[in-house]
Amino acid sequence: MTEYFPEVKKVKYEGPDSKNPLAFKYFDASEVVLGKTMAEHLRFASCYWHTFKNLGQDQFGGNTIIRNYNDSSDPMKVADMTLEAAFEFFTKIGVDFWCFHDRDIAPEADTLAETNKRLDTIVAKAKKLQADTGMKLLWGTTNAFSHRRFLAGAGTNPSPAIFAYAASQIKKAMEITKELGGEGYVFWGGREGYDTLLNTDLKMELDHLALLLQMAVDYKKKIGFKGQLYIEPKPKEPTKHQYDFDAGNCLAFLQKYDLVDYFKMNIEANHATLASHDFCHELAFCTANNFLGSVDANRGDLLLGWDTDQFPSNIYETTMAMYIILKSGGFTTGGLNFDAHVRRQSIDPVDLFYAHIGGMDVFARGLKNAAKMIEEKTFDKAVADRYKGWSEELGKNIESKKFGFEELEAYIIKNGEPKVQSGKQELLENYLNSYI
Ligand code: XLS
Ligand code: NI
Ligand code: NI
Repeated sequence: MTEYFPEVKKVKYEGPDSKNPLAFKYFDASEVVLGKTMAEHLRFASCYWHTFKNLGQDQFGGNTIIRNYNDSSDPMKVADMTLEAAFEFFTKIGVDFWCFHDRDIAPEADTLAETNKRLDTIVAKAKKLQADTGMKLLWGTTNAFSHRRFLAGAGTNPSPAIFAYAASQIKKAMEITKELGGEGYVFWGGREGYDTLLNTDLKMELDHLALLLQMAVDYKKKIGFKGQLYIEPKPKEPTKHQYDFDAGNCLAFLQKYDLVDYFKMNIEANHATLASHDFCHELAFCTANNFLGSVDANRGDLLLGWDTDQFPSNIYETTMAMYIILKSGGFTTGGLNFDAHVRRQSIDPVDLFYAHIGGMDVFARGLKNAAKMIEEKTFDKAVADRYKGWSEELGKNIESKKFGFEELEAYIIKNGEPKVQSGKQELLENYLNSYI
């Protein structure tokens, strides 16, 4: 088989003192942290669309990146070579999982039937490559937002025929995800939103989006697909108002349409910041509601303000993220998917390796920092102390509903002005710094 990245051998762990840019300094797959290996905790996935299909284009210019696996005028030959290159990359970088959209792995043909045939060819090859390499599929998804037909959305499209097209694509994408043993399936509402109310029936669009998800739940049951379904919130881009704005919005939507038992969240760092939240706020909101599923591990740039999908590099953020994830029990079906691409100027194949090494190392550091924070219970103690009144008499009487308004008023009249306490934020930030 052709070697697509001959300049890189398998990336190994060499420890923090290594100066080798093609080695891990912190990610040691087999190192045990809190009873599990790093690989088991972090469940890294490489994403197909950004890693292999993104060629550096932006709103102002075309591709800047040239890859040897694109070197053919036959789109199926390109698909074939890209898949081989991808599995070579996965094996060399040492991620255990990958993620893809249907259209990333096989190009559309003139008809849906032909397109599905192309998918079957590529999926058969992917299945073999998975068996040969031990790679697993974290999740699959469909791209129902790039093609012209989806200009006004998929499930929320004003045309029922386009709704039907989207449904057909999801059907097939769920089938191939099952075929590849996918542990999950993601719904990111690519163009499920609107740009102007002047042409939009908002209530109808929400009802239809729910209907599409209901159909997916039914079909999942029908084919016996066991993977977890996820919704990936994003507040805007491409539409001005995306319906899956943030985790809170998704929770309300799922509750309203009786879908809450079937979905968990796939939280993307950069989408959280676009919604004016911290990445960690979104994670914490999900774990508080028991519906964190998986993570699209990337970062944005607050000054640019769009979905820049950069590789994670902020140790504070990965430390806090891993702290929240570990405290909720860690990933089960989900993992850390690098939904991130190298910059337009990072045109060398080796840049893909540097990007993943950086992302994996910064999460490995985050994991180790978080494990120490958990073991030493520094923040647990501070939080428990702050809320300790709730395990004393008054708190218990409120929580058990023994006290209502009248008893509470009587309590205050008897006991007078309550004491206030310091939030100690600066001290706690100093403690956090000591773990970094
Ligand atoms: C785009 C999304 C997308 C999803 C998968 O902003 O992050 O890449 O993760 O459709
Ligand atoms: Ni994403
Ligand atoms: Ni994104």
